[in-house]
Parts: sequence; structure tokens; C-alpha cells
Amino acid sequence: MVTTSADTPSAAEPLIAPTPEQLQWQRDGLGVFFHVGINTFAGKEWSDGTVPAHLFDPSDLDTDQWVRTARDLGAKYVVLTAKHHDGFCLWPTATTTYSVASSPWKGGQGDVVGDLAAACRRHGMKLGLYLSPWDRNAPQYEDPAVYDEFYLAQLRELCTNYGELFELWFDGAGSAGREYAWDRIGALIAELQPGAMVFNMGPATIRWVGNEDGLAADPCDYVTRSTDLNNYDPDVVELGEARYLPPECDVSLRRGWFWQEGEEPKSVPHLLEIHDRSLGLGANLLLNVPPNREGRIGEDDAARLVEFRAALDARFGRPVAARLESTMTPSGGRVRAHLPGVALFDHVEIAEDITAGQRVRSHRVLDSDGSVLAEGGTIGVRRLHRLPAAVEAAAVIVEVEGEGAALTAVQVHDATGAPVPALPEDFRAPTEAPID
Ligand code: FUL
Repeated sequence: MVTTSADTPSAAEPLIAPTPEQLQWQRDGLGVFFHVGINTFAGKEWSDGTVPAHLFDPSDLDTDQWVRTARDLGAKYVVLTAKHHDGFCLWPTATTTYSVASSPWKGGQGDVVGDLAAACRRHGMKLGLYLSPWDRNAPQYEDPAVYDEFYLAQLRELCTNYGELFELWFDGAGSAGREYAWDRIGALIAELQPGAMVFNMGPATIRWVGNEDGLAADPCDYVTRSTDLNNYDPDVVELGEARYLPPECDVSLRRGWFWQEGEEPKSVPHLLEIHDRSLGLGANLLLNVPPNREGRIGEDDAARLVEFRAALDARFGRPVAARLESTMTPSGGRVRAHLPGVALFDHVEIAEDITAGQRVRSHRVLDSDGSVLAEGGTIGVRRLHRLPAAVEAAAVIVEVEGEGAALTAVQVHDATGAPVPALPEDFRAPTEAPID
């Protein structure tokens, strides 16, 4: 059911355990999004399905370079726009001629999805695919029953021919008011890719965080009764029941999702802020790094990611892990985290045991004198606190509230010398639909 009233997450939600696949996906944390397609060559964010297929002609498409770039950033998975809203397919589908098979690239014999799947296998990277439900090229789109068959056939090709998929991305843009054959889509995924995470629509197992700035909020609840449909319509999808759907924060390295002339990668301080407010709040981060018209990650983007990785390593590359001594009560408790000795630190990272569900509702980090160093709501798979000033101590205390809660790890980081980033004034992505 779709309504336009947001559902506020409640502390009284039932305890729901993640599946092993959800838990793994949450632990993996960081993914890289690749938006590439006919729009890359048309210089558009959205196109309407009429841009001729012959424009798709990358001169040096190199999926190994994409995957190496993602791997070197620390990503555990990648997601490719196999088909965006324009309907152009990056694999030689039997369902339409609007695909790479009608392009001059590799003489019409190429398969971007296949190349990326092979590169992922070579580099130990997990693969996700985005298949836009909204299709502006397929004439069948006007007839839902016919389009459902067409879409299911496309999904079957992707779920059959490219090995194990880690994530299937169903983008709600353009789909306000439209119902798809979610029962059959769910059955097909259960048959062919039962381990894949399903993004935000139909038989979803993960959800969109609700903005395209890459930012989660506190509390970062894993159990919800509703999801936001897309960035352009106010629709909220009511699920009718509480479900375990951890959020994924998506954001582009550049202003647009597709590579566009003249755009620049976000600054390292901006990327660090995104890191702390997505992964650091217990959400996943899917950072879009769009291949250019050569079919490569451009040098400026690749260099920025290397700088970002170096900045992360400078902050979090030398963690000091604590030994935990817990005194728990049924409603929460107190964990004394003993460091191996006196340490200087300015970040504290905490992880909660979420195997049976997310339990911590609020928490405080104290020093041995009882002074509050940091406080917040949820902890979840990971929670990062940036302290206002560096602290020298041999232990910290974490007080938690939440029935049956338990912590699995506390570690501290010394980012001394690494400047604390500030979020740029103009950090927000445009929320209006891109102009064709
Ligand atoms: C949006 C789409 O309309 C954008 O083009 C992009 O694919 C983004 C990830 O999702 O809703």
C-alpha cells in the first residue's frame, strides 16, 4: 500500500533477527555503484529511451580497472546499472534490441554485465545489478501485464547468466502509482538468486535511507514498517508489518549519477563526513563512481578515492581493540572496555551483537571518572563517535539501554593530526527529477 504519510520508527518495534545474508551484507558495509549506459554518451542524467544505441561506444572499457578501484577503496561489493530508466541494456538481452548488441562497441558482440561479472570473480568482489522497473524505451511499459513478462524475462537473464548476485537494486524513480509483479519477481529471485539482497521494493531485504546525500541518521533502525519510494515523489510504501530492512546510503562521488563533462569529485572532507554519517551510524554506504566515455574511472575520480582511502587509513588504520567486561541487566547494562594500556584517542567505535536483532536504543560512552565522552541512540553493526577532543585513558565505559543488549567490540582510534572535516554548505543532491 502506498500513502504519503511518513511512519516514524518506534522504539517499541519487535525484535526481528537478520537473515545470515543480511548480517553478512551489513558487515560488508561498503559498496561501489557504477552508473554507466547510454546517458554517459548523451550527457544526460535521465534520457527518454530515444537516444540511439549507436552512441554507446566506449573506447577503452575496462571493468578490471573499475573493480580494482573499488577493491582498493575497501569496497566489498559493486552494483552496476544493467538497465537505467531509459531502457538501454548493458547486456545482449533477447528481450529488446535497445542494448549493447545494437552499439558499435566490440562490433555489437560486447557484454558489460558479463565483463564486470568476470572482473568481480577475478578480484573476489561481490556483484550487484540494478534493473530499473521504469522503462522509457519499451513500448510494453504502457501495458502492465505485457511489461511484467518482459521485465521478468530480463531479470531471469540477469539472474541466470552472470553467476552469484549479491544485490538486486530496484529503483523506485518513475514508478509512483505503478504496481509491478512483485510476487513473481520474488519467486524468481528465490529460485535463482536466493542469497541476493533486494533493494527497497517488493520482496525487499534492505531499504533506501531516504536521501541521495549518503547520510543516515540516529536512530538508525533496522526494523521498519515503511520505506521511502524515491527521491522525487513523496510516496511512502507502507509494509503492513514490521520487517528487518537495514538501510543503504547511496550517494555519487560527483554531482550526477552518470559521468558528465565538467563535474568534479567530492572533496575528501565531504567524503569523510559521508563515511561517518553512513557506515559510522551502522548503515551501508553505496558510493557511486561513474565510468567515463572511455569506459574507465577517470584519473581525477580514481585519485580522489586513493586520497579518501588514505584519509580513512590515517584515522582508522591503527585501531586499538579493548577487552570487554560486561555487567548486564535485563534492560541494558554497563560494559567496561579495557585497552591494552594507556592510549591516546579521539574516536570510539562500538559494535552491538545484532545476530538476534537490534537491541540498543540508547548509549553513552564515559571515561573512568564518569565524564560523558559521547552519547547516542542506536549502535547496530557499527557506531563511530568522533570525540570533541583527544582523550588519554586505559579504559572507557559504555552504558547501554535496550532489552537483552550486548556489545561485541569496542575499539578506539587516534586520528590526531588528521583534520576533523566539516560538511560543505552545498552538500545536498538535487531532489528534483533530472531534466531529459
Ligand atoms: C535515482 C535515479 O533516478 C537516479 O538516476 C539514480 O539511478 C539513483 C541511484 O536513483 O532515483
